[in-house]
Amino acid sequence: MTTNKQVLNWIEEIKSLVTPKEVIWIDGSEEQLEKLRQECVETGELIRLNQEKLPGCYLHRSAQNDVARVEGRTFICCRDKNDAGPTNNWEDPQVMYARLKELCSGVMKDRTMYIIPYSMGPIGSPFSKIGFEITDSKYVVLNMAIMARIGQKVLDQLGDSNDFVRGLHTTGSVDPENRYICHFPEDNAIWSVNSAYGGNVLQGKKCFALRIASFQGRNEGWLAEHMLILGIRDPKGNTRYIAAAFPSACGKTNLSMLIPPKSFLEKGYSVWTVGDDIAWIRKGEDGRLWAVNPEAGFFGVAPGTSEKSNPNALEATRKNTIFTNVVHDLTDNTVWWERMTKQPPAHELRNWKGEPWDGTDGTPGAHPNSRFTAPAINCPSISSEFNSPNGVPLDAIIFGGRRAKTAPLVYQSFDWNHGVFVGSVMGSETTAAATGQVGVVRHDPMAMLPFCGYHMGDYFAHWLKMGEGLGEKAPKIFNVNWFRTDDEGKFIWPGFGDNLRILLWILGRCDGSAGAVETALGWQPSTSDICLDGLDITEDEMNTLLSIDKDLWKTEVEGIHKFYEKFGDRLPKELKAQLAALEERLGK
Ligand code: OXD
Ligand code: MN
Repeated sequence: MTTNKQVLNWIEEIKSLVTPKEVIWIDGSEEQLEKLRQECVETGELIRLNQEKLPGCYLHRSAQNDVARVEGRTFICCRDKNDAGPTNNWEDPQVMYARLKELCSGVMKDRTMYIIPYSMGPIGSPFSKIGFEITDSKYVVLNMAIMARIGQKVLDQLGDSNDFVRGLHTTGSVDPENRYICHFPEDNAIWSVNSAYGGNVLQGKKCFALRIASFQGRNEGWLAEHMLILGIRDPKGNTRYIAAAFPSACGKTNLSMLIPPKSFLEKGYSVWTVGDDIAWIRKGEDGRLWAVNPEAGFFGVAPGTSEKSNPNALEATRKNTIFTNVVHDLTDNTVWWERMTKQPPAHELRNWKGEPWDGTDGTPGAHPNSRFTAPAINCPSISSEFNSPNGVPLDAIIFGGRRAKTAPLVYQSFDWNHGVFVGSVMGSETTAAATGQVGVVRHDPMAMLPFCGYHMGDYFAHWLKMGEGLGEKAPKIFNVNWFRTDDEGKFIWPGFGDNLRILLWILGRCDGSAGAVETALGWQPSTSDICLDGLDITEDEMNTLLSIDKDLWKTEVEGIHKFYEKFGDRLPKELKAQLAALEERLGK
């Protein structure tokens, strides 16, 4: 399939390590993929679902100890420990290679080794990058075929170039004690061992498109970010684009597929999805920042996705989709998950572990981090620019987290550097997307804490640098929090489609048409600056949503000081100055 010597030499090296029973190149043809699906159905790795209701759809159950990203076992292996920084696990590359080689030695002797050539980004786009994933998992091949552009056309694009990521994955024995997700940014290499969970092993996603790509972006002058990209078309037919970073399972997929409230639809607004998880951002020839979604599919959290919360995502999963760890409805041979409907269907059901389940014993039927892997082109709101090689120009960048009290509904940073500060101090409550405690607040700068492939202090410096020379063309930077709660712990802001009201204020700030008042945090709307037509929310509730509790913020600032201390002298002085200025504005 290729005569590229560097590719072939590397594959020989891996082959002699893992000693596979057989080697198969993935050419990307439907015929080959269909054969693999068939084999998976035969072994039970996939369950073929009702082909009338869910054509091309399958259910997969992972090992029960392998259901989320494992941040504690994810490593950045660069030569100098200081370059990985205080927020990453580090190991010396030689030590890690030796350990991994031992784990991988002969690991495929009874298995087939698949070679997947893939492109992150539209093939041939100046944004795009090529990788290979060698894997012994058909499930990985079939997921990668949805999540990335794969096959012969990628090899043709690569030609004889040496510019590709070398990835090895083995499901191994799924031993959690010997599970490793390792990145070697200086070698363009990724090794995932003893896992088969998407975020750990669909290497194009977090491993390449964020950890390795963030490192490449720093060296080459671009950004790889944990961001959705959406376009908002106004009634005059102009579309403007926003990228937004939220930590995992905080609603990026929902926001990217937002359906406007009725009154806005009637006025002629529409929202278009470019991406739901990752954005690669470069400076264009026109001096603006342009963004591409490097992925080709959605690896979305299933629970909570419903006709009400996200009909576009639900529709995207109605064909050619792989469901992982959701409820199997045996009566219909379809799938279900929590909050898809109020009650589970009164059918014969199996929970994510495959056990009989009827929803009455208090346990969830679907795993809280159960997923759908759906082709982006299935999504009714997919943007006409989704495949555009030049991406889309950004008017605004949004940072946001899940905060019960501290962060107001929305505020605008004073300028780019202040915006970088706002992103760098983001905090959010943890979710089920990674193993560990759920619901504790942690600092998660730019939602990149688990995904930045180098020292985060240097990452902040790179963000500051990206803003240089943009002038008036710089996207404006905002912070949002949809998750503020009242004294009873209930969300005050309705969220979902109504988030458009906030996005329109944001775009209004970008073109100078929306009003704002200056506060200690930045520019904030008054209630009257946000269009609340048709929304059942009181003035008092709006005031609570927009309020800043200075005492809470003073405690927040103490936490930021502690967090910043970690970065030592790699923390850019601009950010220290921003923190001092915030303290000043909050009053001593
Ligand atoms: C994801 C994640 O899967 O962020 O997108 O965990
Ligand atoms: Mn994500």
